[in-house]
Amino acid sequence: MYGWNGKILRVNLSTDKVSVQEYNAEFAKKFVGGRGFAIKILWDELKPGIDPLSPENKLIVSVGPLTGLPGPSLGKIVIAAKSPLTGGYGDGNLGSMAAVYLRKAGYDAVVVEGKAKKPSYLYVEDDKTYILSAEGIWGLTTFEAEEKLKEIHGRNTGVLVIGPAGENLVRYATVISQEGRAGGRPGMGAVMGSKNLKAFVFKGTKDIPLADPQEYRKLVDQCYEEIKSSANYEFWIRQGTMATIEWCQENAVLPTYNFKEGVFEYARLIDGYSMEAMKIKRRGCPFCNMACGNVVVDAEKKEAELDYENVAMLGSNIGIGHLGKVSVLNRMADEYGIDTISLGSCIGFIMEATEKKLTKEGVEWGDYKKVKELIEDIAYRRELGNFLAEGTMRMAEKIGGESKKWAMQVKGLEISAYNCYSVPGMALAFGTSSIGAHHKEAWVIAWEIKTDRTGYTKAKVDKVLEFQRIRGGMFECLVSCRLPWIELGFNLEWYPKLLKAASGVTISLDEMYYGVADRVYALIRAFWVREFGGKWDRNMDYPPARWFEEAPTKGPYKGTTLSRDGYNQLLSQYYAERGWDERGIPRRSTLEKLGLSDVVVELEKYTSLTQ
Ligand code: PTT
Ligand code: SF4
Repeated sequence: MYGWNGKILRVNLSTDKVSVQEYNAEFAKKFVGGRGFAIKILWDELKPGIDPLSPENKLIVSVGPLTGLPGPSLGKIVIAAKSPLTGGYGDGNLGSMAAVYLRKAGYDAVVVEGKAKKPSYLYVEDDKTYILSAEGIWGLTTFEAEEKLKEIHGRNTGVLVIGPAGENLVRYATVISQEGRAGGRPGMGAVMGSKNLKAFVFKGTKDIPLADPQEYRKLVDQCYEEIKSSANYEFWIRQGTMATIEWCQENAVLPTYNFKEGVFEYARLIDGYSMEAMKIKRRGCPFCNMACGNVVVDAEKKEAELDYENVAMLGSNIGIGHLGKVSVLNRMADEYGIDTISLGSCIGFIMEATEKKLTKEGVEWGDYKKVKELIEDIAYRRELGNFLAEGTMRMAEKIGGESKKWAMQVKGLEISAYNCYSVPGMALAFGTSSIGAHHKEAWVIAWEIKTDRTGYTKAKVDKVLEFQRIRGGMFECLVSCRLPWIELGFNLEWYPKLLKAASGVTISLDEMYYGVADRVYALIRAFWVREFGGKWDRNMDYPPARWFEEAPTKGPYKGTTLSRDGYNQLLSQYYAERGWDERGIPRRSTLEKLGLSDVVVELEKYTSLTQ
């Protein structure tokens, strides 16, 4: 089979058993790779109701049919499991040589279950797999551990690693690679930690055969050329995602003081232009010719890699208007392996609780010194840090009262850095994102602000669906970076062409969207419903009450809030378009149409399905 290795590596850390599972072309075409493979395996194999931090959870890393091949931004890998933060499906996506070497070792995915008796790491070198002792590596930061593993196994390896936060089961611990690529926001790092698994190290030397090598090379040259000749290329290379700070401030959607405001008085001090003044180099993912990792020297004279989300959540959202200091916090999060979005949200939440005098021990807005201590305490689950390590949903449950209204999360996952009190389409995107409130699937906000900012129109529902199909569906299953398309207008038609030349298989864009992507979304939703059973209802798809009840006091949209009726209407339209019922559960007919009849039988054990 061209395009896919057709092999999944299976590792049981409790029994040390390693095996290889083969799969067929039908599975490959139906689920493509990445997120598609991950949810199919989790749905089929995970016992509902298990503790995500128990040995029974399964951790999956998976790539796609184009991974490992030279080509525009194809060096990404998905990491997925049942999430300890949300209790539902969780995944993340990071750029790493681990993606390339996994594919070159001859596998498309690794499924890890059980729990190692002692701290361990997995080393895969072509056909050989070893579960090795992590003695001397456990306890190290992600940067130190990756360096040590490369000293042991050589520079031509790809490493995915956790830091102290993953080891100590911080619910939003993430996985890091190459000192600045991060993935797995909903606690994928904690799942690794719960298995005593410090790292994956992949080394692969096999060629990836191509169905039509000449055509593939020709297409790739044209793709790189199209990217480089984009009008926005030069600016992108200068600022990357950091330009979003300027844009969010201008449009009053920059999360500020725990999402109370949409503009920050010191935005200019943390924006893309300030970053340019500190920048020393660029880093990127494998095979990318638009590398966007902005490496700066931070306030402690160390290197840190900056992205928009990190700076907004550890800057404006917690009241810190100094980019050198924000960079230190960002680097600490990477070293400890903590998701910056959830981290900034948890810190913002405790700062607001302090302001409202709801906690004995608190932190004031912008208190950089205290925040530094707190991040370390979160990673090691010490004192107040132990409380923050649980995430805002659980923190609000403990604090009680009205605090749930300003715990800025959906389904337990903290909202990424867009304040949506006056952009209902983006609020819907957060509400319906399949892992909790993440912008990765439907970043409709730019289109929405340009067209009709505050309206509740069907066009917004359609845009959310369109983007979810492209971003959450196609890109997450192909496992390719979406930024060439978003930022530089790279034509989506290239992907079926590349796929055909690489694999000989034709999957049209329509089939990707209405077949693969819709199937994957329905299956992810079925996973959530099975986990939550009778507790599942449409409230799970609602953003926090703050956006409906409490208007910002500054900026051009001060005094504006979302309308509950309007949001409800958007949500009902969204469900109808997806073929889901009013509770947000896929209808029997929808599942059958998507080739998921087996899901009907299983799901009916947990809830009644609507025809
Ligand atoms: C992603 C999320 C993002 S999305 C950012 S910045 W962004 C934050 N980055 C973090 C970080 O850094 N360190 C850290 N400790 N925590 C972090 N949490 C946040 O995690 C990243 C790029 C970016 S930069 C984005 S938008 C795009 N994301 C893609 C995606 O999700 N899928 C895809 N097919 N292509 C994408 N391309 C872009 O990749 P999560 P990366 Mg990340 C330091 O995974 O869990 O979804 O969290 O992958 O290699 O770091 O590239 O303004
Ligand atoms: Fe990685 Fe940025 Fe290139 Fe995407 S655009 S592949 S995130 S370096």
